[in-house]
Formats: sequence, C-alpha cells, structure tokens
Amino acid sequence: MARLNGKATRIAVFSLVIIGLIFFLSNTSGPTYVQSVNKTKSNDANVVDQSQKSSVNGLFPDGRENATFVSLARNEDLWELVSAIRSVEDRFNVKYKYDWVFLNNEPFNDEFKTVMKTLVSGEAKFGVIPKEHWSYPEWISQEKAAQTRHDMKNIIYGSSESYRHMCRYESGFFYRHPLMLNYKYYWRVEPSTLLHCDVNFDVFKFMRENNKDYAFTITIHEFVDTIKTLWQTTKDFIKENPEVIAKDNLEKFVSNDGMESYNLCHYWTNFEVANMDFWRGEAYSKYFEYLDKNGGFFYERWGDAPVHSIAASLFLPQDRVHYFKEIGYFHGPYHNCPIEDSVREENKCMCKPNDDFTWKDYSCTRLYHDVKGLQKPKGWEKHTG
Ligand SMILES: Nc1nc2c(ncn2[C@@H]2O[C@H](COP(=O)(O)OP(=O)(O)O)[C@@H](O)[C@H]2O)c(=O)[nH]1
Ligand SMILES: *[C@@H]1O[C@H](CO)[C@@H](O)[C@H](O)[C@H]1NC(C)=O
Ligand SMILES: [Mg+2]
Repeated sequence: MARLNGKATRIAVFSLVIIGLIFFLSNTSGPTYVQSVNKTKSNDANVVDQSQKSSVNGLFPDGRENATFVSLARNEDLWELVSAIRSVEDRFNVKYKYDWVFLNNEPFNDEFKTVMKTLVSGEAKFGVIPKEHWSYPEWISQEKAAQTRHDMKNIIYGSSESYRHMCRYESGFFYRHPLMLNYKYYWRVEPSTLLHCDVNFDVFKFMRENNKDYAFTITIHEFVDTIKTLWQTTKDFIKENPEVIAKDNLEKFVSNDGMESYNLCHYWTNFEVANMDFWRGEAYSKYFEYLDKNGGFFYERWGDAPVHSIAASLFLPQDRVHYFKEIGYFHGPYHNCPIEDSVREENKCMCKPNDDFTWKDYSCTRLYHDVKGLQKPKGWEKHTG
C-alpha cells in the first residue's frame, strides 16, 4: 500500500510536471514583432474585428483602400520624420486617414511612439524587425563583407554596415513584416522629405482602379560602383527563369542595348507607392532570393532602388508602372516639381519650377516618357539645364 501509494504519487507528480511543461510551453510566445497598435477609432473592438475580414472589392469595411503608409526609421530619425509626415498628412492624408506602419530594427522608444500617434490621422502601428531580416544570412562571409566595406570607403555609404542591412530589408523583407501583411498597397515615406503640392485624389484608389502596381515621382542613375555585378546576376537569373519576363515590359527603361548592359536608370525608392502582391509574388520572390544568395547586398552595396526598379521594369507589363507627375516631392537634393502652370495652380504647389529634376540629364524620366510614348509637358526643353 505504502509502496503503491509512493508509486502513484510519483506518477501523479510526473504527470503534473509534464502537463505543466506543456501548458508553459504553449503559453510562451516567441519574440513579438508588433510593438503596439494605436487605435484612434472610437469603437476599437469593432474596427479590429472588421479589419481582419476581407470584403469582396478588397476595401476595408469603412471604405478605405487596402493600403498603408510605411516608414522605416530609427529613434533618432524622429524629428526629420515628423516634418515629412506632417507634410503628407496636411497635403493628403488628413482627407483619407490611411494607417501608418513604423518599422525599426530596434524597439521604438516612448517619445517616438507618442509623437507619431498624435501626428497621423489613421492608426499608428509600431513594429520591430525580426532579427533574421536584419542580420547576416549563414551563407555570407562576414570577413568578406568587412573587407568590402573597407575597400568601398570612398563610395557613398560604402563603409556602412547598417545601410546594407537597410537596403536588403527594403529589397526583400518589409512587405513580409506581420504588420504589413494586413495590407496590399503602401506608400513609403522617409525622413527629411516633403510634399510640394496638394494631392487631391486618393492615390491608392487610383492604383487599384487603373491596375497600377508600381508608381514613382523621381528617377535617377545609380552609382555604378555600388552594383558592379547586379546586372550580370540578373541576367543569370533570367536565363534560369525566363518565365519571369513580362510581355510589353519596360526593358528599354533599364537597358539601352537589348539587355546587354544596365543603363543605371532606376526609380528613386525613397518615394514609392506599390502593390505588395508584386513583391510577394513568385517572380520577385525568386529574384530576391537569387540576389540574396549571391551576396551582393554585402559584398557590393546593392540598393533597393535598382533592385526594385529592374524587377518592376522586366517582370511587369509597362502599363502597370506609373509616374505621378502631379505629386510634387522633395528628397534631398532632388525635386519632382510640376512645371505646368495648370498643374501647379490646381494642386497649390510651392516649389520652384526651375528646381525640377524631371527633365535634367541625370534623371531618367525623359527616357521613361520616350519608352512609353508619353507626351512630355510643354516647355520641358527649358528645364534640362
Ligand atoms: N531602423 C532603421 N532605419 C534605417 C537605418 N538606416 C536607414 N534607415 C531608414 O532607411 C531609409 C533610408 O535611409 P536614408 O538614411 O534616408 O538613406 P538615403 O535616402 O539613401 O540617403 C530611411 O527611412 C531611414 O530612416 C537603420 O539602421 N535602422
Ligand atoms: C488586404 O490585403 C491583404 C494582403 O493582400 C489581405 O490579406 C487582406 O485580407 C486584405 N484586406 C481586405 C479588407 O481586403
Ligand atoms: Mg533618405
């Protein structure tokens, strides 16, 4: 009896320990990448529930498009980002109230969150980037990466390690962040940028109704030293995956010699409005993975701008790419400043037409118009110098 009792007790204790362990493990959540979500709506619970459901036309139940702003930033970027967001809010979002997702490789501090919550008119959401999206993959030699940073110290951001993580993140990961998975379209906003004109239409509705997947305001040539093997790697990828190439694409925007070489033209990604279905789709996913395995984000200094631009130019039909000529925009040192009086008046632009970068030689927007057969505005020739 005593022995039986002892055995029974041991079994009972053992079972309890196991059950307890299972209970403990099932309640230990992994790292959480959603810092906090600020509800600005009155009927919070209702909004949360509803937003999880998808409706037939792909809109949120309150009629907004399935879209968000997104800003990647450090805590110390706070005040430079404040001015950029204030400008977007005043010129556009005060009318439409889209959400704003903030992403950071470190947790945002309370000051950052408090200031942003009061600034944006939609919901403010703060996310931490998973470690594996902002660190070295196992196939990368960190010694070789360090050597590259040393060798490239005379090139802009050439010696920066964080800039490389940033470019890799913006190339292949931001659209996979848990907070971003709730949305289809995004508008990227960076610190120290500015809108020069009112935006009097729903940019996201425009994207959906006109079947646009990628839209830009400024184009420019890339520094060739940062992407020495990007084009060859791209061609190798295409040889292995010829099906990714879209019919009627914008190949001529990125290559002047029938794909032999890259002409360095790219959309300046500090402004970007795009459909994340494209980044999440098979062609781009395979492309990013191929580039990432190659190592050029670390062994060179591949930017997200040429990567996004080459993909959008080759893997999308050209009518899915759009230039927002009426969205006056500034990111140092360049401006997209409408030169047509009618556009300037209608949208209350405050930039100097002479500052416009669009028609200058170092821009690629003239080429974009020529490739697509688009009409250039009257007087563009006077703005090339
Ligand atoms: N969280 C975080 N954001 C970064 C980091 N480096 C750059 N960014 C963000 O990435 C974007 C591009 O960086 P920026 O310094 O503007 O580069 P530039 O426009 O190419 O000169 C901006 O939104 C920055 O706030 C970083 O180390 N951490
Ligand atoms: C918005 O888009 C995301 C990603 O495609 C999707 O998961 C979500 O269900 C959509 N929401 C609505 C309301 O349609
Ligand atoms: Mg910037």
